[in-house]
Amino acid sequence: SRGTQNVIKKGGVGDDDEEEEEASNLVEPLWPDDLQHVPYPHIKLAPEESLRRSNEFYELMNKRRSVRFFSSDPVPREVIDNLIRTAGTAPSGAHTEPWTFVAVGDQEIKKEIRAIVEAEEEINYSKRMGSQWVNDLKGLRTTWVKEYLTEAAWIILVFKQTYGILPDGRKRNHYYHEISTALAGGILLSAIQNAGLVTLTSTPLNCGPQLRTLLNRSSNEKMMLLLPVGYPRHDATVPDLKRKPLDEIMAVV
Ligand code: IYR
Repeated sequence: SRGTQNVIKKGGVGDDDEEEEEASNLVEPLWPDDLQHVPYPHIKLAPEESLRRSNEFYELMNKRRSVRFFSSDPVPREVIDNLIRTAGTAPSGAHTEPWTFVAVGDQEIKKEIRAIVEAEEEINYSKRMGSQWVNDLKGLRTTWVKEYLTEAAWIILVFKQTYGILPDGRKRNHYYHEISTALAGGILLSAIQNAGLVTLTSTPLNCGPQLRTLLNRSSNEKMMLLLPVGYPRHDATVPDLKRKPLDEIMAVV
């Protein structure tokens, strides 16, 4: 029978198209009743300084592009650690931190990932997706061949944990796991850009279960993003796309 805690369904807002397993047993609260609250340290910036910084950060982020041509120049493990630490600062439902980041630097595993992704993408491009999809993507010049998966120094795979598993095997609800992990993904993209590296935000279709098995993840973990991370090839190109101007993405009330 379903416990009262399941009144809140699935991962939260925006998840209504997902069929996902839920924790159904009552488990201990996340925190002791007397969890301490401590002062929030804050240093107030002058408005001009806020303006300067907001502009500088926009300029940095506006240079971010999805790059599909990577060099094999190495990226130190410590950098990858910091990127993932930063992603892990994202807010999450009830601070459940419902994510796992798998950083793959091993060339053989990268080859296996590439084989899985290319086999599925070949089917996607040739039969699974319709002609509208293929036509919409033409300008990006993507194909099912994914050289970047073996060229980039690292591949980071972002998994959401649809529930937590306690040491005794019982399941704990992970509230809003979808949006929480998506937010962590956005922070990860920002951290990659800030570190002077490039990535490609990919969501390989139909590869999740195979990649989960390859990487020994458990069944509560669902792949959300696959990011090659590294340096661009010296002759890398990107499609000449423009971003919507502010007045098309913003309404002020
Ligand atoms: N996933 C495929 C196709 C693809 C789909 C979209 I939507 C894009 O913005 C880019 C590519 C691939 O990676 O080739």
